[in-house]
Amino acid sequence: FKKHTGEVVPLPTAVPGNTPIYQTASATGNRTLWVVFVIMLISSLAFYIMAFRVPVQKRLFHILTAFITTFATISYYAMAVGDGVGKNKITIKHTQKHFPDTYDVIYREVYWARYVDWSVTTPLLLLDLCFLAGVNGASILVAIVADIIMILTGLFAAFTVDESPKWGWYAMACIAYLVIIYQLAINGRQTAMQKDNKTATFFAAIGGFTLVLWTVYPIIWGIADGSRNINVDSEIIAYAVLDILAKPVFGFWLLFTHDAMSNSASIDGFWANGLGKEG
Ligand code: RET
Repeated sequence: FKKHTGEVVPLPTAVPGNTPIYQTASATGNRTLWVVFVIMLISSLAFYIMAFRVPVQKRLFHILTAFITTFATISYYAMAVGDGVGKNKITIKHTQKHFPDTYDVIYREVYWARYVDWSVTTPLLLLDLCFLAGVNGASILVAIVADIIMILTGLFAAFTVDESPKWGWYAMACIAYLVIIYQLAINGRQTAMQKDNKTATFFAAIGGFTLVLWTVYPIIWGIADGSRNINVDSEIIAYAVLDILAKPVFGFWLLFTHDAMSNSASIDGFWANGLGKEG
C-alpha cells in the first residue's frame, strides 16, 4: 500500500493466489491537495478581512463564507498529509463454468475528510443562499437536514464493501439532493422574487450556478468512487476544481455583489441585528 510519503508498504494478500489491486494517489494528486489547501487558506484570510471592513449588521454573509473556506482549509490539510484518508476493500467475484471461482480484490483510497468538510460546509452554503432569498426557518431546516442526510449516506456509500448496498446508499443521497433542489429552485426562487428586483436576479444567477455545480458532484462520485472508472488522481483533480468553484469563487461573487448592492440584499430582523433586536 503506497502511503502519502511515497513509501511502499506491503499488505498481506487477501485471497490466496490473487494479487490485490491498489488504487492510490500519486505525487500529482498529493500536490493538487496542497495547492487547494493554499487557495482555501488565502480565500479564508481574504473573507475575514472583508468581514472586518463592513459594519457588523452586514457581516453575516462574510462570516458564513469565511467559515466555509476555513473548514475546507482544515479538510484539505487532513487529506494532503494523509490523515483524512482511509481505504476500502472491494471483492469482485468471477464465476466460471469449468474452473473454481476467482476473486479480484481492490483497495481504493477513500478521502473521508471530504465528507466531514461537506457535512459542515454545504449546510453553510445553503444558509448563505437561504438568507439571500429570505427563506423561512422551517424551509431552511428542511434543506439543511436533507443536506446532512445526503452527505452522510454518501459517506456510507463510499465505504460499502459490496456493490448493491452501495447504490442503495447512493439512491438515498440522491433523493435527499432532490429535496435540496426543491428548496432552492422552487421555494427559494419564489421567496426571492418577493424581494426587490436586484436580489431576485442575483439569487437566480448564483442559485443556478450552485445547482449546476452541485449536480456535478454525484456524477463524479458515480464515475470515481462508485464504479472506479477513473483513477484516484483524476478524482482528486475533479473535486479540486469543483471545490474551488463552489467555495472561493462562490464566496467572492456573493460578497462583492452583496457589498455592491449594499442595502438591498441585507437580511431582515433577528439574524442581521443580533439576538432579538428587530428593525
Ligand atoms: C454525493 C454522493 C452521493 C450522491 C450525492 C452526492 C452529492 C454531493 C454534493 C456535494 C456538494 C459539495 C460541495 C462542496 C463544496 O465545496 C455525496 C457525492 C447526491 C452535492 C458543494
